[in-house]
Amino acid sequence: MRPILVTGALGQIGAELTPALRKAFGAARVIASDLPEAQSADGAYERLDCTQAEAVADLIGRQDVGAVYHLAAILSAIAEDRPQDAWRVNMDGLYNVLEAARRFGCKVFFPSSIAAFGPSTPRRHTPQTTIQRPTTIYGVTKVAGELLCDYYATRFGVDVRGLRLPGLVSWAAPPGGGTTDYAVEMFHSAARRRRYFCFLRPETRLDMMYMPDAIRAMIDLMEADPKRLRYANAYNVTAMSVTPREIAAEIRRHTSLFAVDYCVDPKRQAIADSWPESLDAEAAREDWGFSPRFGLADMTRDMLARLGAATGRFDDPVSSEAPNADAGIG
Ligand code: NAD
Ligand code: AKB
Repeated sequence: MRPILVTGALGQIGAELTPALRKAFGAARVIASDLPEAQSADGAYERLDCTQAEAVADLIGRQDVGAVYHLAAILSAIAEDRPQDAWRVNMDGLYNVLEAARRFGCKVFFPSSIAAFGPSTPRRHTPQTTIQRPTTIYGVTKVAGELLCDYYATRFGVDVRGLRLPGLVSWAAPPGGGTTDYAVEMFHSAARRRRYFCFLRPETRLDMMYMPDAIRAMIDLMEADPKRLRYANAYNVTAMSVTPREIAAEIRRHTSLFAVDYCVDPKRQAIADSWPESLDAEAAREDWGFSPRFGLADMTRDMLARLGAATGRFDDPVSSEAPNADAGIG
């Protein structure tokens, strides 16, 4: 088996995907890469800026890479502040990876997003194939990315596969500047017995998934029989459709004094309001057996247990540090 390259490997997804790939395929077969000079405790690491075409081609050619999980990107909230950078990293980076994949014959995983939809898309049970007119630069790069992947598949035969991922909740690495980051931050605040100031309105409903399900979905899709894949580079996937108020209520079942205040950030609220409330993931189930294991209750239990183990704060569920005023606002 030829080596696997993970770009953007130090981010929220890469921090868990890289070890999962090493466990599945062998540590020696997985090369992690990202912008900083860094070291990887359990395998190879190379510094790589995906906007540098020659550096991307050099690494893929020199290491005889057979598959790239291309995670390097700028996420939705930061992208709205730096649209020119977002276009450069998200589009030039993807183009450079696809070009190298064409030259050296490798498979590519492309993470699209619920952001590939927009206000004119049906918001509930958003179909696999529907209107895609996003109003954020991040969403524009995701739709353009899906189309570019399609082009490389049909024109050059590059095997590109991808998922339209919802907001991902995880404990191992912090989220990188997206609109769904609130969900992760809420768990961290609860584990530290801190009040959380949520930047979205309490009733903002969005799709979410727990990271172990997302990692399994990425690897399963890349390993799936290509003949069964009708929508290779952009499958809708989701595990739950939830609001900040519902997540807070579930957390409160474990730590009753957890409190949330809502301080709405108009920029991120507008982004969230332009995204679907719930995706239809039937095509992913039919074509390659997508089946998430974690719903809101299981995810909450696991997140709090893992963060509690890290902070040592969940031995006593009612800590004296816990805020008590306004508990239940969320
Ligand atoms: P992240 O922001 O946590 O990590 C992205 C990584 O890319 C960072 O480590 C950053 O250093 C790196 N990077 C940025 N510019 C780079 C460049 N020029 N060259 C190389 N590396 C660069 O993001 P993530 O949450 O891990 O997301 C990974 C991918 O999944 C992205 O394409 C994102 O759009 C997509 N996605 C993520 C989510 C989510 O909820 N996390 C949901 C949908 C889609
Ligand atoms: C973001 O909020 O930008 C990401 C995403 C859903 O693509 N988490």
